[in-house]
Parts: sequence; structure tokens; C-alpha cells
Amino acid sequence: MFLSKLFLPILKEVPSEAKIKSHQLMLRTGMIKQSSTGIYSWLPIGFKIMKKIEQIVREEQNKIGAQELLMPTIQSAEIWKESGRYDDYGEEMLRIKDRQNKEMLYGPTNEELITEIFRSSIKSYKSLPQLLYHIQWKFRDELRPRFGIMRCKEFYMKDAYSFDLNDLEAKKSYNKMFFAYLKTFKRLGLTAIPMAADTGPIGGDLSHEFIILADTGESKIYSDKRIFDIDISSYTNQDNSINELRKQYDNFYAVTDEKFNKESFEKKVNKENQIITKGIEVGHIFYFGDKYSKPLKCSVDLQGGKKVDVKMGSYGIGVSRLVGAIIESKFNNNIMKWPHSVSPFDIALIANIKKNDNQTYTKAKKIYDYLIKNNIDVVFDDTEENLSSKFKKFDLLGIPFQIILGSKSTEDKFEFKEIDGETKLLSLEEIKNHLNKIK
Ligand code: 5CA
Repeated sequence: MFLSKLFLPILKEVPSEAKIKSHQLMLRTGMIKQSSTGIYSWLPIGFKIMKKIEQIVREEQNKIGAQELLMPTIQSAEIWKESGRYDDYGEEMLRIKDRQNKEMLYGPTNEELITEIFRSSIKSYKSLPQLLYHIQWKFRDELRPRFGIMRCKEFYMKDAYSFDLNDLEAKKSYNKMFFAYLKTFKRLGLTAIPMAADTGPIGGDLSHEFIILADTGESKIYSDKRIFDIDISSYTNQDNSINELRKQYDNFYAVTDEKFNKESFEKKVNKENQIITKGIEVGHIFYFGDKYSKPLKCSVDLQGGKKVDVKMGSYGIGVSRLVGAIIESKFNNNIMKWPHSVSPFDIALIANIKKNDNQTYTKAKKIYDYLIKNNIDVVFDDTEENLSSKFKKFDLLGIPFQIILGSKSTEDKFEFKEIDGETKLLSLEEIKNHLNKIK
């Protein structure tokens, strides 16, 4: 991609309405544009990053055997009346009527709809367990939307639902998701810690919020700092291995505000290991047994013909919120550095191009062609802006690697810079190998 052709409405000033760094950066670099309170358009760079996050989330769901489907954003009020949540959900739910005066709503979550799909298709215990998920827009008419896409009205969520025969099997599904979440956040360059949490309007008695530490987070957390050192890399998605991993996490105190108990915190955690801080909730998982299957009559036949209500859990990841959460954790000293896995480009090519300077342009274009030919997604700054403003701009765009065609480059070696690190002189082949290694 040529920078001169890229739709990149960069703002010179930090917008005054943006209070936290992710919101400021997303507006400044033209990743999003507010269309009305709490509702945003995703512009090309922001959209590309979100899609990469979505793909990583999808791959990790598929790895534990979850199957993707797609439910609509608009739902009928009837199933919500059946579950009893139509009235309970309150003003956060956006209610609408179609031309036949039928009550509809814009889905804030999908427990009812997935249960309805399941009950009309699955009749026998033999078809269990099932893990289904979709990645879809949600709408919640938040009382105080704030911090840009972090707490907004329309947001993009991965929500998964598990269906099992009994509590024991259901806990296995819960643990599988627990594992998939840790892997997902790790691939996104984040350390997200599962913290025991309240279940709120979703219900149930077992729940974890996955939290990344950030001063601007809305969740208050109390934890043992040793939980941050758990290394998940040697675990597999086999039940035994996941059980072991769960035990590791359960060893340490880690809870959100609502679950906090001063006495047990102080008893279980030495003073020097105590962390009391704030964090961003990037995912939330719930086990609620038959809370929805019972009122919605979602049961399966057992061997002797007896019917049993299925045991369910639900599992959310804030895909759009993650874009902001990654910025909050990676934007430091006015430099953004996207994890390579979600960066809008693999590398930036920055050349000092002046008017009528065909030589530099031709040299840069050759490098550009080489990278494209080798499947490296490069953005070439082909504008005539001066180098120092180019560098400032790229500090915000956060592409982790740069090739700089400046005075130090030779005929076949170029300045290769990690955005917050050192510069080396490398050949194009060496650059290609380096990028392929970390892909
Ligand atoms: N049905 C369950 C799990 S599928 C559920 O809806 N859980 S939730 O309410 O906790 O939402 C899941 C995730 O969506 C949260 O962890 C958070 O990352 C994201 N999220 C929730 N509300 C918002 C919002 N208003 N703006 C942006 N992201 C949000």
C-alpha cells in the first residue's frame, strides 16, 4: 500500500473529548470516527486491526472444537419473555417494533437465541457436548458510554455457548474456554489474568473476568502478583492438562471488586505479593447450569427416555474493546507498537523523497516490489513530507518495523529499525527472514 493512497485521516491535535490514550490515538490516527454518542464507524486502519484480532480469536475457538455460526443482530422479544429477561434487562436493551407492531430488540447478548436454536435441533444426549460461537455486533444502551470504543453502545463481541449433559461435563467445557482465552490473549501480546467475578445480568454462580492491568481500566482488582508468572506454554487442550492449569490459577488469590473479601485476601496473600490496582475486562466467562434451559424448555432425551435440561455456559470476548486495550498496554512515551500479530502492516518503508528526486523513489519502489512479491504487507510512505514528520507519524501508527532509506543505507543494505529499539543494517533477504521468523 502506498501511503499517499491510504485513507488515513490523521488529526494534528489531540481531540479534547478523548480522556484516555487509546481513545486519543484511535481518533488521531483515523482508526475510528464517532457517528453518534457511543456509536463509531471503523475506518480502514482500525478495521484492519480489529479483523486481525477477530481472526486470532476465531482460530483459538476452533482449536478447542467450538463451531462458528452467525446469529442476527435483531432478535424477537418473545424468547426473552420466555426466559424472563425481557423486563429484567431494563433500559440497556434497545427495543424496537417492526411494521406489524411486533416487538423486536437489538441483541445485547445471545443466551436466549442460541438456546432456541439448540432446543429446536438437538434432541438426544448423544449429540452432546456442543460448543457454538459467533462474532457479531451487539448493542447496549449504556448509561455512560465513555473512553471511545472501550465502553460504547455498539460493539463487536465473540460470544460462545456450551451445552452439556451434567455439571461435570459442563465444567470441562468451561475449562476449555478458560484455556482458549489464555492462549488468545497471549497471541495478542497481552497478559490477561482470570479473576473470579460476579455474574450480573447473565446469571450463574461461576464466573471469571479476564483482565489486563491498566490505570484507565474500569475494574478494580485484588490479586497475588505471582499469578502473572504462570507460564501457559507447556499446556495442551487435553482435559488433564487444562485441569492442571486451572489448579495453577486457583492457587492464587485474584478477584474483582465485587468478590473482594479483605480478610481472606490478607490471609492468603503476603503483603509483598499483594496487588490492588485497576484493569480492563477483555473477556468474561460464565457457568449458569439450567438458568436458560429450564424456562426455555431446552432438554435432551436420556437413554431410558427421561428428559434432562442441558447445562449451559456462555463466554464473551470484547473484540472491538481489545483494539483499545492493546493500545492502553502498548502505547508508551508517545510511541505505539502493535504486536506483530495484529499490526495494520508488517513493515513501514520510509524514504526521504524530495520533489524531482527520482532516484530515491525508484530505489524505494524496488524495495517495495520485493517485499510485496514476498508476501510482506508493507506501507510505503511515498509522500514528500520531511523525514522528521514522517517519523512522528509512524510513532503513532505503531507498525513495529521500519525500513528507512536514509543516509546510512548502502547499495544493498538498509536501515532496519524496530520502532522502539535499535537500528541494524540488513539486506532485503535478511529483513524478509527476520519478519518470517516472527510471523
Ligand atoms: N453473554 C455473556 C458472555 S457471551 C456476555 O455478554 N458477557 S459480557 O457482558 O461480560 O460481555 C463480554 C465482553 O464484551 C466483555 O468482557 C467486554 O470485553 C465486552 N463488552 C461488554 N460491554 C461492552 C461495551 N459497552 N463496550 C465495549 N465492549 C463491551
